[in-house]
Amino acid sequence: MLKLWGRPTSNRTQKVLWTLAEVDCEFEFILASAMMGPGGHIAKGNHPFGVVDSPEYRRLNPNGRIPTIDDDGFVLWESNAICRYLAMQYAPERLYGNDVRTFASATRWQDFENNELLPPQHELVMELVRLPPAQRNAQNLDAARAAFRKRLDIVEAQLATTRYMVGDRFTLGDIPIGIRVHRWVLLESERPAFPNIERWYAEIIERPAFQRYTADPANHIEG
Ligand SMILES: N[C@@H](CCC(=O)N[C@@H](CS)C(=O)NCC(=O)O)C(=O)O
Repeated sequence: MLKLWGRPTSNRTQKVLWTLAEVDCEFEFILASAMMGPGGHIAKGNHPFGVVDSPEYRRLNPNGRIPTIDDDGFVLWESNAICRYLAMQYAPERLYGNDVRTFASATRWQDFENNELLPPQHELVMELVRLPPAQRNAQNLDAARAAFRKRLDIVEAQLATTRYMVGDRFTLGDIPIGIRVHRWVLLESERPAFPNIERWYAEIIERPAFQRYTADPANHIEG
């Protein structure tokens, strides 16, 4: 059975969990992290799940980061690479219409999410949830909020022209953007209007695969 090392509160682990649900693949989940444990973030004095610093884990993933998978001896790390593998191996039709150009367009949105949306949202999570209040910084929060919204303008413009991130079908490209938007909705009660993102978000959160591991707010705003 496929093994996944990670933690449900990790947004990168979440990409893999959602993809596993989409491709309907059973797996063994091994909790692993140097940053968080059952009680929350180590910045608040909690014990981490561990595992990631062990020699055994470092042999699988020399970065000591999560997520990592082992699929019948095939080991892979980097969350978006894992999602691409799962899509190609288990559900090419479902996750990109088995079409190279659709695949390329979807992976473009994976890279956009990783390079543009993730860094400011990481700051938002730290400033709003994970750092102890005494360590929070209002300027950092404002800068992260502005940077994140600026990148959302690009998502909004795309969704003004297509139903999903790539054309009129759900693809691999909707998963990481969906996780960013879900976290943002949970984190920020006051949000500027993004009508097309709202329409798309309302649709994707109805997916059973999203509901299975990703919907639960505890996986996004606790810690
Ligand atoms: N580019 C890597 C980054 C991996 C990464 O930084 N993962 C975070 C969790 S989202 C991590 O390992 N944090 C430290 C920990 O929890 O031990 C990927 O996308 O997989």
